[in-house]
Amino acid sequence: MRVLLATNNPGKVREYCEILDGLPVELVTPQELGLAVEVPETGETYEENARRKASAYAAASGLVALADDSGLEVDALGGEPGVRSHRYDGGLGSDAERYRLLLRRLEGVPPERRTARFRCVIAIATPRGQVHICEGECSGLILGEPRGEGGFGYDPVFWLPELGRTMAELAPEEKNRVSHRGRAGLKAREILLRLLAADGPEIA
Ligand code: ITT
Repeated sequence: MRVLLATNNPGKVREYCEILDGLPVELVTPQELGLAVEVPETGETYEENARRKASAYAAASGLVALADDSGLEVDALGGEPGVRSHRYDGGLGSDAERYRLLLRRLEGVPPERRTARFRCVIAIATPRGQVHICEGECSGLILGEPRGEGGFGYDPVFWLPELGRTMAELAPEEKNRVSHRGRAGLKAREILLRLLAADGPEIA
């Protein structure tokens, strides 16, 4: 079975290739299929946006499509940037510009009040219109300065107290073991295995 990774974010593609490694599926990207699908991410929740992305890509490709909508929720900012994490600075800037904006908004907030969590909701859609949902989260603190070169997005400012490192200082397999996406991905593996076992011919 071919599974379309319904994302234009290369960081997510890299992580899913590892998270879904070993499953009897062939992962393909929209780029590899020459597929350009515009999905307005206007939903109020991660789930709504993940459903929209997965369903649109499954319909356009005729393949099972896996999408995630994810974000960073910072308690001292009332849960912002949250579902708008990618568009936090208007959506045109770089990852570094977005986390710098976040750091500016947190200036003066003491370490004990810099609690935050990453959340990831995965939607897996079949071309026939079934959608399966799972999610994962990962808690940490927002540092005052970026550290590390790995990962993507807000990883350099997301501190994991138990590991004593930022998400960007972890090796890819370490990030996938503890991250919101890695945790949701374990459940996504089960969903894909169930789809393969139960609906093989339907979704092939
Ligand atoms: P697609 O919609 O094409 O998948 P996107 O980057 O726009 O790509 P989202 O709408 O889900 O994806 O936005 C999620 C944003 O949240 C992402 O751009 C990062 O800024 C942030 N984010 C999500 N997961 C992250 C992670 O593992 N590490 C750091 N930042 C992350």
